[in-house]
Amino acid sequence: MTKIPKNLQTIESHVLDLQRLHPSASGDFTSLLNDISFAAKVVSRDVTKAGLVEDLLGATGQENVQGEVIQKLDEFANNVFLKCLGRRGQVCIMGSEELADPVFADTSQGTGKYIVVFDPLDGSSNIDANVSVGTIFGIWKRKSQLAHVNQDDLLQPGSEMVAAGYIIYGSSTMFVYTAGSGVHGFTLDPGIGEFLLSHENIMTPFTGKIYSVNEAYEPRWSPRVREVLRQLKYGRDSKKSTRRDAPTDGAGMSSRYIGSLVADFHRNLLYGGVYLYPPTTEYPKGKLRLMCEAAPLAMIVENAGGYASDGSGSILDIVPEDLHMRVPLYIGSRGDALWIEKMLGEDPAAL
Ligand code: AHM
Ligand code: MG
Repeated sequence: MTKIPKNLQTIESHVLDLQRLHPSASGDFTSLLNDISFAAKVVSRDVTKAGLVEDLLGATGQENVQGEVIQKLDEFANNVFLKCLGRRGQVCIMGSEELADPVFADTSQGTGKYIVVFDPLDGSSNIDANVSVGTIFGIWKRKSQLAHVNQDDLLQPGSEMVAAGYIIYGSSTMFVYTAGSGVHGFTLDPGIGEFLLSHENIMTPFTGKIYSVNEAYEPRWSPRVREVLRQLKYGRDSKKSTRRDAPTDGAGMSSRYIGSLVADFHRNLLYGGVYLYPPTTEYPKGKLRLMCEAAPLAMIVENAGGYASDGSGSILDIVPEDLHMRVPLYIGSRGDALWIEKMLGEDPAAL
C-alpha cells in the first residue's frame, strides 16, 4: 500500500496560516510566494531534463554585468522568474543577478507593495556536471508613497527584509523560506507538483564540524584569513576560544565544498558548520552579492539560530551601495561565524 506523506501542508496553506495572524493582510504576500514557488517548479522541471533538451546546457556566449559567463539555464531561469513574479501586481521592483539594472513595474494603479531581488540560478557553472544549483530570493517592502517608487526603496539593508528563501535543485527539489517566524522547508512531490512541508522550524546547531571554502584561493587571502583557516583545520587555539565557541573535541573541522552556495549553505544549515568566501586578490570586496545572495541567506540563518558576518559585523546591517554590491561572507552556525568575526576583527586589514 502506498504510504501517505507524513505532512500534506503546502507552501500556500503554510503562508495562509501566517496571513491569518495578520487580519489586515491583503493576501499580496501570499500570492507573491505562490508565484515564486510556481516559478521554482518550472525551473525545477527544466533543470532536471537539461541534458535531454537541446539548447539548455552550455553557455549563451554572453556575459552578465559582472563579466561572468551566462549559462543558457541562467537566462532561462531569469526569464521564468521575471515573468512569474508580480503577475498580479504585488511587486514594484525586481532585481536580478543577471540584469544590470532593476526592473521597475508600472505602479500608476496604486499597486506594487514588494521589492524582490533574486539570483535565478546560483552555482550555474556547475550545471553541465549535474551538480546541485539553486535560486535565492529576498523580499522587502517599499517605503515610499505608491506613485513614487525609486532607488531608495531598492537599496534597503537585510534587516528590513520581510521574507527570504531559496530553492535547491538537488536529489530532490526543496523550497526553504522564512517570513521572520522560523525557517521552514518544503520538498517538491513531483507526482502532484506541490511543495509539501518536510522540514518544519529548522534550527542550525550552535557549532558545527564542517567548514566550506574554496581552499585553492589560500595564496590570494590575507594572512589573517589564512590563520582562521589554519585554526578551523587544526583546532582553535584554546587561549582564544571561549567554552561555547570551542569545537566540541578540540580537534579541527572537516571540509566540504561543492562550489554551489545554496547547496553548501543548505547542508551546513542542517548539519551545522560554516561557509566562508573571504576577500581575495581577485575579489578584494568579496565575490558574493549582498542583495541577492548574502542578505537573504543571512535572514534565513539568523531565523534558524545562526549568524552571518562580513568579517566585521552582521550582514543584515549593511546598507547596499548598489544592486550588485559584493561582500565577504562568513555564514552558518552562530558560534563558528562569531568566532571567525572575532578573529578577523583583531586585524581590520584582513578585510
Ligand atoms: P554564481 O551566482 O555566478 O553562480 O556565483 C556564485 C557562486 C556560488 O554559488 C559559489 O559558492 C561560489 O560562486 C563559488 O565560487 P568559486 O568558484 O570562486 O569558489
Ligand atoms: Mg549566485
